[in-house]
Amino acid sequence: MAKAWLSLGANIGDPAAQLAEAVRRIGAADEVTVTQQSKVIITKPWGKTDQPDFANMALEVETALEPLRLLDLLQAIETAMGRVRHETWGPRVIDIDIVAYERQVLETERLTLPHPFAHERAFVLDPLAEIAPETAAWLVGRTAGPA
Ligand code: A4P
Ligand code: MG
Repeated sequence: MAKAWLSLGANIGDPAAQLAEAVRRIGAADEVTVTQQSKVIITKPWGKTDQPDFANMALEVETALEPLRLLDLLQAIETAMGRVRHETWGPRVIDIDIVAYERQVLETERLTLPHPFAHERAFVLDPLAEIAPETAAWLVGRTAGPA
């Protein structure tokens, strides 16, 4: 079993209810166990600022799925929950990103690990630090260049 950390976000519809539903669906998958769950925080939009505030949270999961199979599962849950991809960084019913998978570093067309922006986003790092401080510190530390 591998450990992975997920970032969940929503800012249209009923964000808190959608996060709860996503957690339920992730935990219901055969190959995934949710082992930690952060609080939900309300955050100002990052990147594209003229959109509603977000609800964000982090999960720690244990999974038998390889990273790309985990991504397949999470994208299927996003689609089943009505996620339609319009614009990068735009409003969404649910977004589920893989922040990190163990300490794997990977760059493929579909998946970059750790998530390329995680280390600079408080809305990812703060909930993650609540449940997995060592992983949050690893993300920040690996991008800190020499002084
Ligand atoms: N992809 C590559 N690496 C990963 C990864 N580690 N985890 C690929 C998940 N997906 C990964 O994502 C685009 C593609 O990234 C996927 O098809 C996958 O193959 P997407 O969710 O389809 O589209 P997107 O929304 O354009 O990109 P992304 O990266 O999910 O958006 P962001 O960067 O997460 O930005 N402000 C606040 N406060 N809170 C938020 O949650 N979210 C965004 C969305 C912007 N501002 C926000 C928030
Ligand atoms: Mg995403």
